[in-house]
Amino acid sequence: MRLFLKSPQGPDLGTPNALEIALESHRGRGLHQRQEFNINGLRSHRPENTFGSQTYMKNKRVVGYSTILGGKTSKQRVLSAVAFFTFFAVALNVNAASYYVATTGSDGNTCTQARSTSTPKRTISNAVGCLVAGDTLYIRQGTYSGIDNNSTFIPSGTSWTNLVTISGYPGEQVVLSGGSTEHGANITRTGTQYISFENLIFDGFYQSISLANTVHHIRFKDIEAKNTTLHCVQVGKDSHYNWFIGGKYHNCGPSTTSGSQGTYGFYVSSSNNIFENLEVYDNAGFGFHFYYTGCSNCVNNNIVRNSIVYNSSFCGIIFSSGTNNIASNNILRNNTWSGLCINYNSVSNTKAYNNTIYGNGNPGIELQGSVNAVIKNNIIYQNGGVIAEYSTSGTIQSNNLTTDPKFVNAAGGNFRVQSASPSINAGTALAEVATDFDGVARPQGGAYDIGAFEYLSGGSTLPAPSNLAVTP
Ligand SMILES: [Ca+2]
Repeated sequence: MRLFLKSPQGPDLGTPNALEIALESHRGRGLHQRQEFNINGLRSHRPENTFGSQTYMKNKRVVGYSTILGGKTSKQRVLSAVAFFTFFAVALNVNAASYYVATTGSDGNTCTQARSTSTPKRTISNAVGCLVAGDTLYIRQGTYSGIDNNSTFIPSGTSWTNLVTISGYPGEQVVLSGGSTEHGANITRTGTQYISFENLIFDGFYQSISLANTVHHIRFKDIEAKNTTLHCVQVGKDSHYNWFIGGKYHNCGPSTTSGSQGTYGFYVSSSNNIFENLEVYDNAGFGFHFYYTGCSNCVNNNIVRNSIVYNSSFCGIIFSSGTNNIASNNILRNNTWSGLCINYNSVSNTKAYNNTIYGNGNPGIELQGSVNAVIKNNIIYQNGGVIAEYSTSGTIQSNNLTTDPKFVNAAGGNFRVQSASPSINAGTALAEVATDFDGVARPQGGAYDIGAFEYLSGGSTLPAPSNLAVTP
C-alpha cells in the first residue's frame, strides 16, 4: 500500500508544518498500539537513526512506548526512547485538552477539574498554567483583565497545527477590559510562539495588543479591539510571522488628531506578517502604518489583503519602510488623506494590486520617495486626485481604472460592480492575487477584473462574507 499525504501548510508564514502520521491497531480491552511518524523540520530533534515510535495507549492515555531504532546499544535505545517520548509528549500532546475559565469559577480548582465546564478556573492568568501545545483554554462570557505573558508565563505551541489557543467560548461575549496604562494582550516574552487568541473583545487599554522582542507566529482571529489610548495593535521590530485574520480594529487613539503624529489601527515594525479579512476604521492616524524608525530595510514582505479600511485620520494604509510589502483586494475608502500611501525611507518594491480606492481626501494613492512600486488593477475613483508621485523612481502602473467603475452602491458600501462596468476583464493577471475580496477565484470570465471584486458571470454577486476563516 502506498499512501500520499500533503502536510497542512500555514499561509506562507515561513515555517512549514511537520507532516505527522499516526497508525493505530487495536489489541482488545481498550488497549491499542499507536505508531507515530514525523517528517520534516522536527526530525532533527529526534535521536539519531530513529524513524518512528510505538506508543501504547489505553483510553487515549499513554501507557507505554517503544522507539524504532537502528544501530544502538540497549542503553542508548532506552535513553533515546526516553528523549523521544519526552519530545512527543511535548510536541504532539496526544492528550490535547480543553480547559475553562468563568467568572463563577475558582482558581482553587485543579487543572483536571478545569477540564469540566462545571468546575472552571476563575482567572486567565491562573488557567494558562494548565496548557501545553495543542490545548485550548475557553473563556466563558463576562469581563476579565488583560493578558500579560511577561508577568504570567503562557506556554507556546509548536506549529500552526499545534497551537496553544486562548479563545472566547463560541457564541459568548468575552470582554477583556483595562485602564489606560495596561495592555489587552501584552505578548513580549522572548521566544513566545504559536499562540492563537480568538473570539475576544479588547475594550479600553493603552494598546489592545502588543507583540515585541522575538515573539513570533502569534495569531489573532476574530478579535474586536477598540477604544485605546494609543494604537489598537503594535508589532515590534523583532516580532515576525504573525497573523491577524478576521475581526474589527477601531476607535483607537484620541477622538481628535492633528498634525503629523497620530495613533494607528496597526503600527507594524516587523516582517512577514499577514493581515486579512479585517475591518479597520475610525482610528486617529493611519489605519495601518508599516515603519521602523531609521531602518530602510527591516519591515519587509508584509501582506494586507481582503480588508476594509475607512475613516482613518491619515492614510488608510501607509508603507514607510522596507521592501516587498503588498496591499491587495482591499477597500480603502473615506480616509482623510490617501487610501494608500507609499511614502518615506526609500520604501521599495511595494505592490498595490486589485484594491478599490474611493472617496479619500487626498489622491487615491500617494507615493513619495518610493522605489520600484508596482500599481496594478486598482480602481481609483472620486478621491482628491488619482495617483500622485513625489521624488519616486521606477514606479510601474498598469490596468488601473480611474473613470466611473459603476459600483453597485458605493454610498451603501457595496463596491461590487454592475454588469456594464469597465473594470470587468480589464485587469492583468497577477499570481499574488489568486482570489478576490470574497474569496472567489480569479479570474472569472476569462480575465482578471480591476478592483477588489471579481464580477461573476450571470450577474450574480455573493453577499459580503462574515467570520471568514482560513484553516492552515
Ligand atoms: Ca473577470
